[in-house]
Amino acid sequence: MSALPHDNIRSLSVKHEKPSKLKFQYGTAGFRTLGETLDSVLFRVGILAALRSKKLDGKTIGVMVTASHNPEPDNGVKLVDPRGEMLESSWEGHATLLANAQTTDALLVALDEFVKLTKIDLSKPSRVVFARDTRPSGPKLVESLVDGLEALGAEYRDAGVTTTPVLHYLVRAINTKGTKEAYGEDTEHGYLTKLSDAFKKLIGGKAAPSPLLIDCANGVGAPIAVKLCEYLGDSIPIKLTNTAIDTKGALNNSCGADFVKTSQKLPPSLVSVLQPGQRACSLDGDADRLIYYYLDDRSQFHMLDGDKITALVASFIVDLVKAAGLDEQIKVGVVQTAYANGSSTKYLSERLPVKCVPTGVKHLHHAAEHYHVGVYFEANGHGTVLFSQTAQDQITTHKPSTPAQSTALNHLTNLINLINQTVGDALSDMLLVEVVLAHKSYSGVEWDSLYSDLPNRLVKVVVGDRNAFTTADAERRLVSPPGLQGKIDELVRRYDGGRSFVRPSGTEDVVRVYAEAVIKSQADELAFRVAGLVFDEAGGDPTQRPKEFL
Ligand code: NG1
Ligand code: ZN
Repeated sequence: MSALPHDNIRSLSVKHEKPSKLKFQYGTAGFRTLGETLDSVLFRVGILAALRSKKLDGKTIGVMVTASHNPEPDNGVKLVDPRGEMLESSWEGHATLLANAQTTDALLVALDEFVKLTKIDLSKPSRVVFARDTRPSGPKLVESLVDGLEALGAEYRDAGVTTTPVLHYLVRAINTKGTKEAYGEDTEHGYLTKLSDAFKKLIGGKAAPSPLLIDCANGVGAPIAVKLCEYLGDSIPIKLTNTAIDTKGALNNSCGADFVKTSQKLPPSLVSVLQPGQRACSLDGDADRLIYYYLDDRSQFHMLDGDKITALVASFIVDLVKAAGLDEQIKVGVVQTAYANGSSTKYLSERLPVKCVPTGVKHLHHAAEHYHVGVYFEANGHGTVLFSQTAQDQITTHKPSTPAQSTALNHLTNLINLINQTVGDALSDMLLVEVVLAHKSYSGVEWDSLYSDLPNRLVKVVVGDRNAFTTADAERRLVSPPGLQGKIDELVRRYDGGRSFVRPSGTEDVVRVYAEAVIKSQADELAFRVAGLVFDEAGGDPTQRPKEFL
């Protein structure tokens, strides 16, 4: 055990003083707020990442600088643990504490206490790999991060401008290099090769897919998708749009997965571009979310969200496992959140085990690890498929007794390579969807008809204190404020197929209200009525009550 290099930390920390009035919180998506306020946070995250690496015996930790689907002035930062998964939750509180130490002196005291409390052996090496998205505030924030890493003398690698899922891939690839769990070459080239090779094998022999239009949200998905297209060659015709990463204010602006999911319509820039029947999809600003859609022959918009992706992919995998003769050994399960459309939950539950967990990828990811093969997607399009070691071993060692079994086993092996198992990955998920559509000879129409979404509405309510709202039962019921859930139940009963729940957002200072019903106008009405209850209960200024809250 050596001591923290106080002088070094001090001399660098004074260049990154904390803004006095701000309070930062490491939430479900790391720290996320206005980019120009994050300098001190990035510096301290650099220190924290170095300490996390020391704690884990010098394993490489990832740091991603992004604010995903948020508007361009926002930025954020999150840590990635050694297997490419989200930071262990017990460290989220430590991150918040360190970020809020008011002065350099207070930071040093907090760091000393933290090192003692978590028993970090400071003599261990520390290694960090970081990347950023295309936001203009990114380069400066990365400089602050590097100061934090240097304050602790960490070894670091700059992975440049790349997507969140590529960074997660790199972390896993670096930490598993040379082991029997080696994940791939630890470069962007390694990532692109792994995905494109697996895709070509899976699509081989199938009719060439019709052209796919990808909305890159004017974000970092654009340059990576350009490269991916080169690797894919002519295996799939792709047209990229919203690739303007240098246009100020364009990022996530009226485009991208969050825009499509939230507004339930086409990005305006695609209106005159997308042909009826053509498949299109939108990535979000760091390319970890994916939403598909198409226009029918009457030019009506149809959205194929995370729930529809789950339905498509889970049944494909179940069929393959069966065809491989492994249905006794490998059980496939699904994880969703309360935001999953009620129709999707019904459709899936009739076929597979389905678990509902609280919002936030870490919850879904951990629950999915409990299945042999766990398929998880948030309705907003973030998700992936996890193949457990048991399932992977079964797939590699199973001796096929027919050519059909052998083909199915090959497909499963290639799927394991195609799917980014560290985190939701829009580009990997897109290739996965394309594989399933090609194998099933589905267009968007057949895919969409697996089940019909219940009309739904998501509403934000600004309240005095969102922490006054606590939930139970995977966020489907409110515990506090007391009595409010009863009033919601009372309302919901009056709507055919009604369902509604309320929870505080983990990424914005709002409370979210979700409602669904058999008829769209009823879903809207229910959402606004519940929003009204929430607003009245949470002590907002009555003169500010939005008119639409009925
Ligand atoms: P919050 O703000 O806690 O609702 C949002 C998404 C989550 C998740 C996180 C992280 C919805 C309703 N919520 O969380 O699903 O993706 O952001 O980015 O989509
Ligand atoms: Zn994202």
